[in-house]
Amino acid sequence: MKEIIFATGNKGKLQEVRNIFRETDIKIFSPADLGKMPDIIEDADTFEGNAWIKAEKIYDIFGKPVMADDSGLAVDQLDGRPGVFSARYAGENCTYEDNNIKLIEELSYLPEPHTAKFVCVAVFYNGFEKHSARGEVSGRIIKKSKGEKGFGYDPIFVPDGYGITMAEMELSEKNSISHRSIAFRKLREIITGF
Ligand code: ITT
Repeated sequence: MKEIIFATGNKGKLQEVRNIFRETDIKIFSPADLGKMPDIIEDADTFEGNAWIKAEKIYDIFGKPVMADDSGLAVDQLDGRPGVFSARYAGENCTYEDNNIKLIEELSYLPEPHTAKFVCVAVFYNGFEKHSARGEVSGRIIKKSKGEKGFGYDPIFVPDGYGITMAEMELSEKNSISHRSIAFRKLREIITGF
């Protein structure tokens, strides 16, 4: 069984990515499984740049093959914001709910529909090979949170072609369409051929 560290401190992401690799011969560890996720300053201005910052930092610490992702929500009426600031949109140490409230308030002054997309760039690094893959899913932001599953902006995001939010979906359903699953399935194919 091969081992890859997924450089994240986000339990929702970890669960999704473990699910995507469950039928491979790869076991996914998190930095927390091996000690602790260090604080990493994600100060690049692109998703790809931030994903490489996380992957290289965790590779330097553990010296094992690493995957990382950076992801977020880009709202058309806000010129792509919150974008790379998605995790801390309402300020440092804010909750997911704080971010959702801030976004709904900002959009309340603008006409519907509030079209948006989730973006994920996933990367792999083992000291000599570097791979990256991108995934996107389009949808719209709604005014009121719905659903308890998922994380982040899932309760206010309705994917195109659906009448429910991503937080109302089972994990398997989210993983069949999400930005993260598109990016990590591409990466899985590059790494494992499957
Ligand atoms: P790590 O950096 O430790 O991986 P993080 O939560 O800080 O965890 P990001 O820097 O990639 O992750 O920030 C992504 C933010 O974008 C995340 O905190 C959510 O607010 C949002 N986001 C990303 N993917 C999402 C998803 O599938 N569903 C809902 N919100 C998502």
